[in-house]
Amino acid sequence: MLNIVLFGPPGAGKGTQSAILIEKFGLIHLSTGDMLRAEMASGSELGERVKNIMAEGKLVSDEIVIELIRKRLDTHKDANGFIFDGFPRTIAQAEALDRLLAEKGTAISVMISLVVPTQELVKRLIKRGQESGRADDNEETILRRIGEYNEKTLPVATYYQQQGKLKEIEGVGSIEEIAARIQTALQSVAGNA
Ligand code: B4P
Repeated sequence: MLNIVLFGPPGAGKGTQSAILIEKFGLIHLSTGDMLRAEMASGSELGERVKNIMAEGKLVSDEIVIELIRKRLDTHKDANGFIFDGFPRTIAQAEALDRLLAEKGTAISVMISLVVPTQELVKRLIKRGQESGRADDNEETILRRIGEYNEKTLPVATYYQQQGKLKEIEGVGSIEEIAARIQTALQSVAGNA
């Protein structure tokens, strides 16, 4: 199986690049951000619980997102592999993911980390906010999300680096250029037949 963690700060292009990778490798896309937004849109009790946390740009609790991922892994038992987009975002989530995959006899193959300067992130997300009206894409919340990333999420890269799985990719350029850089990095990954 090819199991990819697509990593990077808010606005780094994770969702954008996931869409390209899914098509190329036939992987299942698991985006915790998309799952949480779907819960909010459906008006579920879980959606109500996370609404204000997300609008403030804070991380949702580990228990909630780990449970969402566990359910999806069980649903897709015959998958060729997975792209984890926006997950794991804390060390506790990374450890839980390792355990869940080990129970299935598999593991993370590689972490692709998109590196983008803060100024560029803010610019992209403000633009998306104007176009999509996403509640957390306003300047104040964007800066909070980047702060949460630096404090709680960045250590996750070190976690995978210690396992020899981290590949850093320059995330500035055209979407196609970045996709090509990712594909070059994936060529050296075991399981990428
Ligand atoms: P996410 O949905 O994961 O949102 P994100 O970090 O903003 O990244 P996204 O994937 O949307 O942006 P992308 O880089 O693709 O998380 C939202 C919230 O959900 C979090 O703040 C948190 O509250 C909660 N949450 C989610 N997962 C969680 C977890 N595991 N634990 C706890 N809480 C969790 O794209 C950004 C923009 O850039 C797009 O408009 C795109 O078109 C543009 N773009 C992409 N590539 C570009 C390029 N090369 N050049 C120019 N623009 C580009």
